[in-house]
Amino acid sequence: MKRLLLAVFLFTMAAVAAFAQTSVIELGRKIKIDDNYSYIFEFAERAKLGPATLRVELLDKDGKKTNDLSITVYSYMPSMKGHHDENRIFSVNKSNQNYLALINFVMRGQYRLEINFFKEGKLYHTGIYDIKI
Ligand SMILES: [Cu+2]
Repeated sequence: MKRLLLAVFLFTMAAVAAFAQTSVIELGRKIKIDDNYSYIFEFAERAKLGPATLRVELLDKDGKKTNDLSITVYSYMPSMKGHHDENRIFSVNKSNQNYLALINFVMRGQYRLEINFFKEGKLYHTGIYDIKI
């Protein structure tokens, strides 16, 4: 019985992962949203236990920085959903147009980051990434 439950659990996790199209975090790489926008995200310092600043550069179709969209990040541990989920709104640094948000990694393990982009209040794009702390 235990083995069956484990099999069901693993299958469910695999199905969820496949559906969410999660990719392992690739810091500093340009990610294309569509013909109008792309973005680059990085941590200000190497992400480790404790607070970490996530920085996003949003680029327009010409590759120039833009603040057209508003951005949030929902972070959680898939294995402990609901225990220390955080939803943060990025603030814009006016001098360099970077988007910044603080994420608090309270324990070691696998985290998932859902980066949500909004245009005029409507969800425009979601990028889902896994990161190991
Ligand atoms: Cu946890």
